[in-house]
Amino acid sequence: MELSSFNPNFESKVAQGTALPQEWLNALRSGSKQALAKAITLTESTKEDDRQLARTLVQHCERTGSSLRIGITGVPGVGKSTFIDQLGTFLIQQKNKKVAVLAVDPSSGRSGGSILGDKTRMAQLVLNDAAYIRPIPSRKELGGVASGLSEAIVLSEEAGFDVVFIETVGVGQSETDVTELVDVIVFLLLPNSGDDLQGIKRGIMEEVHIVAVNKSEGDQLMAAKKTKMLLDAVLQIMPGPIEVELREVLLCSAETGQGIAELWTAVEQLQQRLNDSSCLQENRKQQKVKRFHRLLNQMLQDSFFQNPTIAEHLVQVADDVACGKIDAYQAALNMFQQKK
Ligand SMILES: Nc1nc2c(ncn2[C@@H]2O[C@H](COP(=O)(O)OP(=O)(O)OP(=O)(O)O)[C@@H](O)[C@H]2O)c(=O)[nH]1
Ligand SMILES: [Mg+2]
Repeated sequence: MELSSFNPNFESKVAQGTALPQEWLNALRSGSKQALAKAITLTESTKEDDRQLARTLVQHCERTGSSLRIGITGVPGVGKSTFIDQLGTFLIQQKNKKVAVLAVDPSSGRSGGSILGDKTRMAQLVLNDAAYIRPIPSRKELGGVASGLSEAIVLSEEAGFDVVFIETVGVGQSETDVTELVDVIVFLLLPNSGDDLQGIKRGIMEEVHIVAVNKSEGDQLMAAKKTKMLLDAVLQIMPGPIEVELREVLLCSAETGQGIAELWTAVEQLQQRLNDSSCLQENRKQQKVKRFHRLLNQMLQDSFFQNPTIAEHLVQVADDVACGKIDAYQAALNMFQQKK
């Protein structure tokens, strides 16, 4: 699996900001990881010119949708990064795949931090030519983490990565956003989580395709088996995504690699079913429509709050609402109509 090297001519053009979109696309299509890294950086730039170029690239990508997009979720410390490291390495070595990992980075704004953490947890992949690992900031602006991820997925596909993993932070909005970007969601649990199954968010379970108890090795194995039994029962009454039949709970150990090949078999079987029933394509269509609505919402909000008249009066009106001078509904309506 040869990966092209970064063309020095292109590199200097990128540095000077003179590389043309076609040159960017050629570099991506040659499989250059450096070009991919720089293209993703463009999507994160605060400069409008960079973002415009990034959007042009994304719009002209020709391999969009060519990868299997897999979300890995679960509480902090359950072993998501270690699991991706094992499964990714298995896919490269046994299935001749190229693997991209986009890790949602909750420490955006801070440098270092979990970026380093994730890379050290993916010690095998980080050294592998056929893998690319990239933290994606969980930003609030620019359409949130979903926008950044969605562009990074498309660019990774253009660079020839045929499996894209998305590691979530396991909590909050970014987890929900991720469900709108991936084809398959794998949910990892700890061996002793049987007792607090109540605590597992119903919302996310309804989106999950494959459930696995990680760290199922050594003296944890008994607890893992018990959790599996409980989960098997729970999942019978908790509906999953419409296209999935009964979800079986798998046992694995990201550390020893046990159960990883079996888990991939389950993913392949699922992928086959999703393809045969056109669910995969249908799901992606719906995801695009959701994204369109979300972006439109965001743009409407931004244009409203950036309006100078609104900005000028907002604090005063909020004060008036607080001390009962005006009712909240009427105040909102007044402001809204003033905008128009
Ligand atoms: N015993 C055992 N330890 C594991 C296994 N998988 C991961 N670990 C360990 O669990 C700890 C957390 O693993 P990570 O892969 O960083 O977990 P994570 O879910 O990515 O964590 P966050 O990114 O912080 O949410 C590390 O010390 C791993 O070495 C496993 O299968 N068995
Ligand atoms: Mg991690």
